[in-house]
Amino acid sequence: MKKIISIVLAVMLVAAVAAVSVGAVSYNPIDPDTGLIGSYTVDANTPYAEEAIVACGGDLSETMTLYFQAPADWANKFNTFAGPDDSEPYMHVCIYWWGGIGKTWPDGTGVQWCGYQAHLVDKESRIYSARIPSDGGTPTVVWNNGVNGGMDDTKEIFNYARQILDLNTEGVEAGTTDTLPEGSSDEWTCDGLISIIDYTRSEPNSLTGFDSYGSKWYAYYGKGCYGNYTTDSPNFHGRTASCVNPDHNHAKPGDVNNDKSVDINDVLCIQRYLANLPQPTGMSFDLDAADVDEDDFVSIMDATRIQRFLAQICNIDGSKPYVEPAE
Ligand SMILES: [Ca+2]
Ligand SMILES: [Ca+2]
Repeated sequence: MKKIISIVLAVMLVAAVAAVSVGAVSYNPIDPDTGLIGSYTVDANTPYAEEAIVACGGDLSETMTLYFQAPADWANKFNTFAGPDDSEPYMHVCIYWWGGIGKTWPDGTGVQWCGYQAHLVDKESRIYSARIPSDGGTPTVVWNNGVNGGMDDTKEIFNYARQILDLNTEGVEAGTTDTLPEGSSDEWTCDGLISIIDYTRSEPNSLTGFDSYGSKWYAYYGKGCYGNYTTDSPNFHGRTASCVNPDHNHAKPGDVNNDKSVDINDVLCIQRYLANLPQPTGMSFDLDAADVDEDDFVSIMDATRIQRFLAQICNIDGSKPYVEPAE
């Protein structure tokens, strides 16, 4: 049943992308704030990266998915508005590239700064995703906050444009300063990786004088979690255990009631949750921490995992042999 739902959703998604892309081709590249032709500040009509690729004749099967964590101070009145489903206003982030599919629209217009919209995938951690062509023609991209500040420093908007330094997505070497996470198999793809700003690396933007920062690749695990090891690495120990996102204070796996200890009370909390019973007074219930085996469902298997861990049969991530956890 689950698989059928996935297929239906996939078909709906493709249909939605196709429907939107027809209208998106003729978006207006003139920025209403700066009046500049050939550049614009993000608004609801700005195409998403996937729409641009499809509209320009590209194939979504030849793309890689990149993630980016936008700093909180990138948000401002120019890029914060409700999403397509009239959700709460949030910061809209864009990705720009000037080579390969999407660099030129079917009407001959070159890609305009600030590029294309990215999808907000985790609001709490301000994580965005976008697909970019993986056909070898798009070696570098630039994440930005969707604000075209223009060149006139007397205009208010001038002060709000932010971007990172050019981001290399091809020929990235594992373990060098360009840093692919350990476990990455192929230096020619950054599929599934996230860029986290590295504030130790900056250069002033030649047009505005504002600092642009470098970034570092990490593996993205979903739900705001990222870390130094891909899920294929033997050093990956599950989404929450391997997460290094400082903005993300998950309870540790198995600590369902978030009291800093994994014990029989955590098993009890899962059992009560599954039986639709209220949690014992004063006990919280952390849904993420309760999904110990990280299959996106809280089930009796998660309670069993904790019991096996407490019996020292396996580690909390299911691996063997059991190793006494470090405090
Ligand atoms: Ca606990
Ligand atoms: Ca589970």
